[in-house]
Amino acid sequence: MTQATDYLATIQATVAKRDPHQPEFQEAVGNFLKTITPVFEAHPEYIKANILGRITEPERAIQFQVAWQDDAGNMQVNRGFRVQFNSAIGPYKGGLRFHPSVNLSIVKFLGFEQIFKNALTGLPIGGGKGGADFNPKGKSDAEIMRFCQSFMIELQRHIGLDLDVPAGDIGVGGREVGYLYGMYKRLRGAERGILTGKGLSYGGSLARPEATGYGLIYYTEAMLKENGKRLAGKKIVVSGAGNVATYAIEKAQAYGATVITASDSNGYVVDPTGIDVARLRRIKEVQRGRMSDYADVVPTATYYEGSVWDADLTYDVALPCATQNEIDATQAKRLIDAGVIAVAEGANMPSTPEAIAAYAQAGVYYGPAKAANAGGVAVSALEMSQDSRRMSDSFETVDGQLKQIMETLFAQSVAAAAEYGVPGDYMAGANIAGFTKVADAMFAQGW
Ligand code: NDP
Ligand code: 2IT
Repeated sequence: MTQATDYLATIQATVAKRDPHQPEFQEAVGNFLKTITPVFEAHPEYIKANILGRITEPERAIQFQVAWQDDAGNMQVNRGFRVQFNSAIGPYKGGLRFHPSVNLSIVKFLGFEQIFKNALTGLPIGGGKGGADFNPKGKSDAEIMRFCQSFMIELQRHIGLDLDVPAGDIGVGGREVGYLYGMYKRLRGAERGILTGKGLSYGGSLARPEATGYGLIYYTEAMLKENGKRLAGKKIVVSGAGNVATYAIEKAQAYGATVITASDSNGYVVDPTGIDVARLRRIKEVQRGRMSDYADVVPTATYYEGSVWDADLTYDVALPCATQNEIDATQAKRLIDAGVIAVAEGANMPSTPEAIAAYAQAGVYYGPAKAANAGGVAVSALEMSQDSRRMSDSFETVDGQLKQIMETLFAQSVAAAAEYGVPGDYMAGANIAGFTKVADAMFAQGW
């Protein structure tokens, strides 16, 4: 064992010992550590500064009670979180997730990933994440509003324009950000840049709703282009039917690909003619319906229960845009057998470590989440900048900056992989490029 591999093993063991009940957090750290050895071989000074010991322990982790009244008049209690992971290069930045599965392990894995993702955007934002184990499904608008208001009554103590700027994630979209911002304003005044993903009429950015999905497609096109291929003419399977999936489907089809699926946690639709985004949006955003409703109104679509990754389909590109660990080793093998040449992750950590290993073995081009889905947070940082300037940039300006950011971060991942002796490994490249930026900033600022 070299000094570097010894050090990395100690870090993983420390995390396992300290957080034995946080499997998702351990998984995210494990994925990262597997690729980072060459940096520590080249920079032994990072070992003495214990950069990894500091980067794997959140600077601050806040847990709080969220009590709210349901429509029947009963008080309900949920658990809220905000993990402020690393502020080496800027204020903590990252979304809020409302989903019954949310716990400290989930929020920490997301916050850890966010550190490197945010660094990759090239913009001055640190890493954080938050949320609650609240299930928005089946709740009335009034219940969502009361929950968001109660959540913000506590969260407002911990955030700030130059401290921590939350946004959306699963279960938190424009409606929720509006209610959260409304309560913040009543408590602290109109600080527009305190949240991103806001509505256009009160400080939001054009192209933020589209940013993660569009960015994923700009990244995927760059990855295919690097290998002499294009999205045009390709058949694509997308999972999810939320914010990321919707705009990934729209942009992929604009590039001349056919997206044949969309899914939710109950099932998926297959439409060989290509998913109709306008109808999908109407069902999901206006009616707040299910994928089964889509098949009821689109004659070319068929609905199936279960995971889209178990479907018997032939296709070229897989874009998981739902949730963590949605593709396991068996499902990875299935998609490889189905002819997939590229996987790019719109969701955070959608592939298990075994699935990632299977992609590598099969020579599938693999775009890891922290690079491929960085477009959302990148445009969030552009929204913060517009709010500070009290200006609103045009859709074309923001979308153009987004495309540039995605192409640049892909190119930087390629360059970092080559520099550190793992050419073509876009996961290692993203980890190394993101990490070296944060590590340099931490080192320069002392300890
Ligand atoms: P949404 O809430 O808009 O949509 C989530 C979608 O994923 C829904 O279709 C949902 O189905 C499905 N889903 C959620 N949980 C599960 C589950 N446990 N099993 C199966 N399907 C599930 O969220 P987003 O589109 O914003 O987020 C999707 C992914 O993208 C997440 O991993 C998020 O962290 C990531 N991401 C989001 C960004 C953003 O800007 N919004 C930025 C970068 C990454 P159902 O309705 O049945 O729950
Ligand atoms: O995972 C993510 O990058 C997000 N949910 C978006 C975070 C943000 O601050 O826009």
